[in-house]
Amino acid sequence: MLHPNYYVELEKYNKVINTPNRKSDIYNGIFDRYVYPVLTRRHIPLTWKYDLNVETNPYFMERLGVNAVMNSGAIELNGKFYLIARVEGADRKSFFAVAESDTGIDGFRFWDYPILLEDTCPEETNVYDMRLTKHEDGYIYGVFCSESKDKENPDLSAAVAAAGIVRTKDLKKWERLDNLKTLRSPQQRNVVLHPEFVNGKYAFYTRPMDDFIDTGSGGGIGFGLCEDIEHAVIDEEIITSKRKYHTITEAKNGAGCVPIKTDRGWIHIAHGVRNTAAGLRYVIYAFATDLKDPSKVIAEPGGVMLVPLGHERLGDVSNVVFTNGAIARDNGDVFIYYASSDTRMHVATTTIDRLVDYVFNTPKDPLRSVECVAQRCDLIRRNLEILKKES
Ligand code: BGC
Ligand code: BMA
Repeated sequence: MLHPNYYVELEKYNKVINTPNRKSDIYNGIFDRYVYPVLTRRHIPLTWKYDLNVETNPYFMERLGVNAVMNSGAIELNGKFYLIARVEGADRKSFFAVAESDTGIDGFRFWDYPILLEDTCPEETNVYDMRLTKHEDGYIYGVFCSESKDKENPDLSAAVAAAGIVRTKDLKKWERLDNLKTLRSPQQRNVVLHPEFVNGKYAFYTRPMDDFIDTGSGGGIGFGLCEDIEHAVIDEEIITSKRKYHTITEAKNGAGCVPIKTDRGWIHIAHGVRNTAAGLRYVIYAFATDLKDPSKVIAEPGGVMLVPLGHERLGDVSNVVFTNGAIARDNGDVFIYYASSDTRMHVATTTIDRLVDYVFNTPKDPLRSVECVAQRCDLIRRNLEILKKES
């Protein structure tokens, strides 16, 4: 016999999973937002939280609570949509779990068990933010942040971030490889594996940083090559998308989803961070790099692409949107998965054609107010002429 509250909670869970999603009426022509998040802590199966044995859990109490579901890698396999979510337990430790959907916008359901990684790093305390790359070598790679206590620093909060690497063919069996070593950067977060070989080598987007939180001298999103993916070592990192003063990337920026290949170039959807009196503000921006040299930025629309709006602005780490997964389908549809405020996952949908138009035809940031106003006045002048002709 099960506790009566089990049935009450199960009904709520089923309602969340079975609620169809729909587009919101917020318009920008670039992408569509959706009314409901696609994954939240309410999507967590009851079996992950409660002990269903009425003798050992007479009050039907959560024994292992889940705090949030956020920053998810994404991949399409055999026509299904998969998110490899960052699930954060009540104990603040994150782990990865696969959620599957037929539509990509709703009905995401976690598999029975989260992913139990091979325990190869005794120092590792926390793992998060996996990017999934379908590589041309035939494997699916997951690159994530592996965080450990900085033993050399007496500060209790001092930590070290490195890039962990796993690979799989089916999202079920995962093989853990050596963590990425970057010879010139002491710390790494937001590392993404490029889907194709570059000059016959594995290519990574990195994020060189001097410190756990501060990028310090790290000038932006890095790019480096390595020979051996099983023992990945990168020597030189060159900077692709740069941090810039008084822009959305001033404090830091980092690669987001795996770059999307288009006729015009690789499209990158990344995050930019600025510091404010209310803490760090994370937003999403895009840029394109050269098809032959994916480190070379060839288009850089000014400003943000996606910001936290309305209820997205509130959560455990408020005023944050973060993406580490997108799915570009063969038919040209693109699903961008993003988390809001380190609390829940959303989807925004667009197409390759729209993304290309956005990235290549949005004016650049002129970097100074006076030039920004001139840029806008020019647009207004042309528009007023059009409206005059129309009337
Ligand atoms: C948290 C991450 C965060 C990072 C830097 C980690 O301990 O788990 O969510 O991005 O610190 O602030
Ligand atoms: C980090 C990221 C994310 C997180 C963000 C905001 O630097 O790696 O894990 O979403 O900060 O807290």
